[in-house]
Amino acid sequence: MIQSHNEWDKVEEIIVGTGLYCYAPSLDTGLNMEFTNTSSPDGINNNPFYGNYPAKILQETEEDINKFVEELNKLKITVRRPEPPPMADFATPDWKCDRFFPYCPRDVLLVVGDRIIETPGPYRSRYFETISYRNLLAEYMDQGARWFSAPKPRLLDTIYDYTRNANGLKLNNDEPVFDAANVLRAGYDIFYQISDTGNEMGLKWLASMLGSEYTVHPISSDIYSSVHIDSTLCLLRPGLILANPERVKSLESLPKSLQSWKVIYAPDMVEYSYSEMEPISSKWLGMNLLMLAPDLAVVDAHQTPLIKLLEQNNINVLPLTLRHGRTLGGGFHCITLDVKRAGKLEKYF
Ligand code: DAV
Repeated sequence: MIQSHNEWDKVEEIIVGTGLYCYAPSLDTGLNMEFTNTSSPDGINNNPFYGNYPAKILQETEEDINKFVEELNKLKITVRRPEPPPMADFATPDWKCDRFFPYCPRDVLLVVGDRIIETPGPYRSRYFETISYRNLLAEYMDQGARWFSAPKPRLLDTIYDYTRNANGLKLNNDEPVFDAANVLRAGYDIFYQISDTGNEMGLKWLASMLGSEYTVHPISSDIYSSVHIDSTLCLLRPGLILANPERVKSLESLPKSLQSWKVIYAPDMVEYSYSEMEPISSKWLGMNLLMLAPDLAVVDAHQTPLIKLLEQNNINVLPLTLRHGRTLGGGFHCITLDVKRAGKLEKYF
């Protein structure tokens, strides 16, 4: 039975994505706008690449992921994997698109307690990505999980704003739209990043479906307006947050409840060479870590200053690599979905 209430309790079962089907879509208006049409201070891709990734990237990513899975197995964590996606273009009544790839289950599925929610993501190319998890979702439902799918967004051209709307965002507010990776869980309190991949209506929908038992707190786009939350804030254990020093400039900018926790700032990230292709994530992907227990983190092995900081805070580190993480847009938090963690639903604030 699936059950996961927060970002830190001991992991018992986890889905790990795959790099085998990586493909860069060319027809996705939202994705093109996010990654190609404005030069980004974060150093993310403004030099588009379309189509199949070089075989070397796929192979090396598979090697890195296999190593990670081996380590999870040694810890007696059950690992589940996505199925191959249909290798086909697709359409809705409104548009046609080519596909993305099931490397980051974190973006498309959200686990809150015994619920597993298919989120209404902003990118057309990812519209049917949960197909790779269909059999798993059915199995989890059989075991007692509550399986939901958010209202499918239409993702018309008008949802995207190249010039940025009044809130400074490239995503309008016509319908609920968000990626699951815009969300962090801490028991009854859920934190939701307002950004180009998560709008206000998405937050409202999530709050309405979770019900009055839960509080969904917005994280202001003043902190970070581009994509997901998980290279900006990590909830390491009750009372301890790792924050991105370039984005979290003052503690007052955090939601009130988080201000009561101790915040440690990540040191600058160690940059390392990646493939000749431009990355679609910033150097801060180095802090996209995965807590396997309140005292155990999986961290990019290049990030030695960060590893030291975590160790000083009594967190042991399993250092591993994803050589093409920045190119493919996902670190260890992105490429996983912790469906089962020990521990129960608690109030931390
Ligand atoms: O900093 O480029 C990466 C987030 C991936 N989930 C960044 C955001």
